[in-house]
Amino acid sequence: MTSFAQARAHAEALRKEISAHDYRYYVLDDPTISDAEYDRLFSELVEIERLHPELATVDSPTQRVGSVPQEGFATVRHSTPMLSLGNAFEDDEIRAFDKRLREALGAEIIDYAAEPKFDGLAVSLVYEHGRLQRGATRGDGTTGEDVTPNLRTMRSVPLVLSGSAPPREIEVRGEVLMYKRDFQRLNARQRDAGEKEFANPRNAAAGSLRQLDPRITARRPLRFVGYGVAALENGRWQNHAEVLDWLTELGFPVARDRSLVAGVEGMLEYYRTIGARRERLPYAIDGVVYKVNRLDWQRMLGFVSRAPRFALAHKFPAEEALTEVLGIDVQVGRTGALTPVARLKPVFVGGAKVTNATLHNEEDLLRKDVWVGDTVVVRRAGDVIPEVVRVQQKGRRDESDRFRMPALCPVCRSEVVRVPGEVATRCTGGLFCDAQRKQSLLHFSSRRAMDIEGLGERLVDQLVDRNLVRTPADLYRLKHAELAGLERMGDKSAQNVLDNIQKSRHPHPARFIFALGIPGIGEEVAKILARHFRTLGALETADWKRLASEKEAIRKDNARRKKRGEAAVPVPLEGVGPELMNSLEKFFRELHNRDVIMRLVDPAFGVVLEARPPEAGPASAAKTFVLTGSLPNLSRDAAKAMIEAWGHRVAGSVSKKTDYVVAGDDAGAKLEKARELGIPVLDENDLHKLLEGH
Ligand code: D41
Repeated sequence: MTSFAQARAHAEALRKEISAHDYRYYVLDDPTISDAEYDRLFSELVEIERLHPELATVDSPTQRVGSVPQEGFATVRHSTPMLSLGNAFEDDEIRAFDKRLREALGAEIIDYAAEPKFDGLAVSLVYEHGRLQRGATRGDGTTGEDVTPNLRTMRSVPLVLSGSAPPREIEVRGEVLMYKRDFQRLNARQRDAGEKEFANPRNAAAGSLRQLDPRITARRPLRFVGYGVAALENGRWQNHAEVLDWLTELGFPVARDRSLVAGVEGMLEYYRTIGARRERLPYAIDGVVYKVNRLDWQRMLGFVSRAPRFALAHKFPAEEALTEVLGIDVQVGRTGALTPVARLKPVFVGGAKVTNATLHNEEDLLRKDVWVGDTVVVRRAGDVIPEVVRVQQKGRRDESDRFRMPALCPVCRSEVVRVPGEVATRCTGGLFCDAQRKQSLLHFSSRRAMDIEGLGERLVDQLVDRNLVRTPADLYRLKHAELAGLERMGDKSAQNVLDNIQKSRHPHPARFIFALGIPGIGEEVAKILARHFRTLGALETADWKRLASEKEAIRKDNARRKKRGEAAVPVPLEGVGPELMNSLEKFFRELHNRDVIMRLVDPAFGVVLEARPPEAGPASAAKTFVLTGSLPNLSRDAAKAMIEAWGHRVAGSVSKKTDYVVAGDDAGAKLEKARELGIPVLDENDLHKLLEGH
């Protein structure tokens, strides 16, 4: 009979030993014991904790089996946005990137940290006092899903940081992925169990990480690889390579195949070397990533919208394969565009089975001269839609194999038209056309628009086909009984969908405008519109012709001012060109669009858009900054881009409406004015802290 104290000491020792083996296996890639020996240690610990449940700490490796299933994932806001990566395919684009950076930095040659670009999912891991507190998916970069219980099951994710002095708080970012051989084993297991197989390691990783039951995730061979740290404190590290080394000290795996390279020649050589090894690497990659190694230079370069200027993904060319065209169908999109789509004899391209490929439009199809029965080259790159590149070998080519654009919409039988000057052929049915209805509903509910989870293709198909929903406004009038009567819809999932619809009732105005699906109006333009028009009514009744001529007048006036050496005045609706204004005018002129909007914002049923006082701006959290003097690291443009990337504004002069003045060396009159008006003055460090929220 062992005493409790002995048991505790033994459990403690086992935990340490198991963690050390995890480290050797995942971080050093150099295990020193067999799987069987590892399993024995593990069972021993499980047994002690079974006899003494009070010894089972939350950080024990035994807890990696997964906790209880969840109802859904909570959304989390990232403390600093998870940025995206600019990408390039051609050597010349890499040369241009390096040249641009050398010029901006005034540097002869730049050292880059080069890493493989893992084809996984980006996640963020937050540690406080050395313990894993929260893990989330990247999501749209600003908010992601809380998948902490799932990440805790992964042996390559440290539950407790190691190293001599772990930081009090750290947010590590990296990719979750599945090794190729683990993926094959998993698929074999799925096959044997009669379960669905995954198309490729990326899909397997994504599906496994987004399980509501962490016990399922625990049985999936996922790995984490770190690539960076959010909001690094200034000064402690000089370069990216050091940060990655530090991550390994803390217990995180990082890319073993990383390298420091000098200038363009170094980058291209790295790209070729990794490219040549690609097939033999144990993990799937879709390119390499270059990052300026010096952190002070990274800070100086700043951001362009959502991507850092200091990094670039160099992607491998899209993969191609040969297959036969079995038929050519026509699909109808959200804006009524008719797209010819080749139905293909199934073929594997870039790790995924492809059965359909787009032919873009009639003109493209005629140019490529694709007939049914031809053997064609299909191309697929990452997540983009596969496309037919060209005909490799003609088939028999009877007249019946030739494609003809139908004269009537295949879905609603309305007439189709070719708008002069446009390549697209369009159905004239508008929202009378079920295909357009479905697409516009899917767009409305999509993540970047109203973000209604659970309202996917299968459900939308049924809702439209059964005439339960005709426009987005109908979503807010759906009844539980109507939903619960559909295929694959129990009471509970019907309630979930209804709850998610309810949750979408207070959108940010920009999201709402984007969700309307006005042709040409993407997220960025929707933001500009939301900022300019304080109410939906003002947007709906805008006089676009007058706005366009006002804009033109201000432009001309600015040109005159420039000649005279005066400062330009801001142009309203900058970024909304004449074509978009046309599209807006057409959209809001349509009575049925106005009717849908009226029903959408019906206070009893629909969406509630907060009325905003003029000075609060579109997002009340959006602040106005004024820059003055020269900052130690950030150029003026970089500081401006960074502030705007966080959703704030930069103004040219100080007034009562200014929230903050950012002052560097040799700040002059603006700083004085700020002091006069009692406006808070920040230095560069304060600015980082303020934006990053601590
Ligand atoms: O391996 C990757 N997929 C990878 C992704 C990588 N090696 N480095 C990355 N670095 C960044 C920045 C420079 C923005 C911190 C990334 C990503 N981002 C990234 N992954 C998904 C979106 C962005």
